[in-house]
Amino acid sequence: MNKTTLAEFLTHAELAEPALRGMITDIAQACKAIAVQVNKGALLGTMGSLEAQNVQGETQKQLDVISNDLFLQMNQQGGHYAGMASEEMDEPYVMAERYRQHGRYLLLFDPLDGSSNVNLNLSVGTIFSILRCPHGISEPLVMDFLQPGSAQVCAGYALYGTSTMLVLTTGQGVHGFTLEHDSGDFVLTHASMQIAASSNEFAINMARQRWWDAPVQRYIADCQAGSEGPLGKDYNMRWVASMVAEVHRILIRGGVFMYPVDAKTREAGGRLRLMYEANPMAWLVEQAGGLASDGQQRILDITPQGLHQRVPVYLGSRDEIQRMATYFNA
Ligand code: FBP
Repeated sequence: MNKTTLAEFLTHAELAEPALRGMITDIAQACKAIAVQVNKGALLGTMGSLEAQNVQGETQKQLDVISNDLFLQMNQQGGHYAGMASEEMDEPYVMAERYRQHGRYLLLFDPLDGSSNVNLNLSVGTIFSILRCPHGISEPLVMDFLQPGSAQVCAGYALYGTSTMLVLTTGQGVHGFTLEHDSGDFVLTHASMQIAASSNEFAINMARQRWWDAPVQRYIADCQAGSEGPLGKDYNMRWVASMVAEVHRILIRGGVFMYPVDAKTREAGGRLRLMYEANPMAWLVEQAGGLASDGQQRILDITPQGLHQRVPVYLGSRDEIQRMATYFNA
């Protein structure tokens, strides 16, 4: 097989920002280091939870913190970033002067998405998003990070599953790379990923059904009615409880992923976080021909109000997301 490594791909790619070469290379290294920690599982005795809670009020897993520290350390050394923000930290990370003085970008990330699965040996991942740092800012404040998803210069995730993969976009389509353990290289295995416009597979946490709003109730009921119902086709369901794994499945074989706001999450605004979950995934999905909405508008057009803001998420195959919009507008 004629293989293209990530390094070769980045050398030949037309990147809007030349610095992306170094930033993506550092992110790949950090994800490889996290993959080692995750793959070793119970061997390292790091499968448990900590007493501590993160800003979301979630009990932190040991691996949440280990992954967070690895991602911070390994990405600050390149000197590309003026600031970083993570799901595991209340405030933006204050970087040492020597690392941020020439930083022109901001890195946002979820170091270990789906971490409730980590001690179950199910797929987990790392999600990342890169923004430009506003001009002249060397000590970015929260407000400097609050840019719409449409301002991202790079977005992606690493998936620690049956194989370790890195999937990313810089605005030139979505490309997937598989880690070749012998060489330590990420090799291009999924070039120009495209999401099928039509699909019959949905992913939603059905256990929350009683708290859903009417449009979601109706859409899921119509999917369940199958070929005898108004949609005239049978639907299948999946739920991995790991957004990275759900989005990866959709990039491979289509479908929709939904995490609606419901009666239990209305006050919080939803379950998933805009800045380092919804925005990067929305850009990947759109770059692969799908759609991503919060039920009312395109996720990438949302003006962020907070670093850890939560939003409803509906993303995936174009025809299904457009159909869902008609339920919301009915
Ligand atoms: P974190 O693991 O990063 O907190 O992410 C949230 C998440 O695990 C998503 O990956 C997943 O889609 C969802 O929560 C699962 O929710 P639930 O626990 O309701 O199944």
